[in-house]
Amino acid sequence: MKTAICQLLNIESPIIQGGMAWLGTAELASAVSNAGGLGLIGAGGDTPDGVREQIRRTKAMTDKPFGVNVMLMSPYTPDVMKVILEENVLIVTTGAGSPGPYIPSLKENGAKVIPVVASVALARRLERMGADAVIAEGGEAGGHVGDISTMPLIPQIVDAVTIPVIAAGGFADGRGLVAALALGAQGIQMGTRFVCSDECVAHPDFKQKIIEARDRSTVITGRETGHPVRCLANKMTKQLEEMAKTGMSLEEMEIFLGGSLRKATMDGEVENGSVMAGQISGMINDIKPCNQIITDIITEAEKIIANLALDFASN
Ligand code: TUI
Repeated sequence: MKTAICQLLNIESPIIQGGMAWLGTAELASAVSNAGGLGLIGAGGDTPDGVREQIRRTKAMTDKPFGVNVMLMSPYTPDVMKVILEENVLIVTTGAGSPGPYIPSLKENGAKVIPVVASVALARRLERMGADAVIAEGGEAGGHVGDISTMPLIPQIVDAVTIPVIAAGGFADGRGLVAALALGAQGIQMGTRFVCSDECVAHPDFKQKIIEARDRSTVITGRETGHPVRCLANKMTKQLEEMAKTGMSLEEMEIFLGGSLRKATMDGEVENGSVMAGQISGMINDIKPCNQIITDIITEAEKIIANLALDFASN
């Protein structure tokens, strides 16, 4: 299955791995890229030296294209961008902000720039500023989210820009890929599905929490901080809800949250840490290698497309 995104990024299948803090390591990025998708190193809140190490390790583990996702709220962002230029990373995705000021230097260096957006306005603005494609992420996604759902967001962004659109938020199987293509997207990005892979370095209890999740297991916390985050409900999200009700200060809340994603992903503290995951968690019931995740999705999608064509041809 080839789309405009495969040509743009020189990849086999139109499947991109979300660039997740702590979990988008060289292991996961190289596994997804070796399987024909696009693997991403998640810079998250990592230091410039830490990001450089992940880039070098990924280069050693794959000859295929890969990228780096920059979380723009990180104080290290300017220096992480310098590392990306020095290491000649050729694909850069961004999240949690507007990458506008960084686009010219990245493009001069030959990189493709693909921002994650959650609104039509930002998609339009970034197309004008030179973005090569956008990832349109609906509020079903895990982690920091916007407030529009994937179903209405994708076609509105597709209609608003001429660059390719990649759909994100709620995708984990072939049915979702076909739906994204039907809405006019050229591919999908998945985070939660790739957390439950053999190659993802997440603590086993973090993966297990996703496998046990049902449709209504996620909640959004932190609306009052201006940074809404979707996580699996646990002791920590309950405490956060209480704090929001009793009017705890933002400073106190930030201290409470400090290191919470690391605690969950790395130490397996799935009750007292932040288990960021999307609404599709309820559909993820196994841990398998990245190449099988991708093959299964492409096989299922091609079968659905063939059957749809047959069904409607026969009527
Ligand atoms: O960035 C993500 N997902 C993330 S980042 C993250 S780290 C974090 N941890 C705690 C609190 C906040 C962040 C965890 N998950 N996804 C991409 C994404 N970007 N989703 C939504 C956006 C977005 C939202 C608003 C992008 C731009 C934007 O507006 C910026 C502007 O200037 O208009």
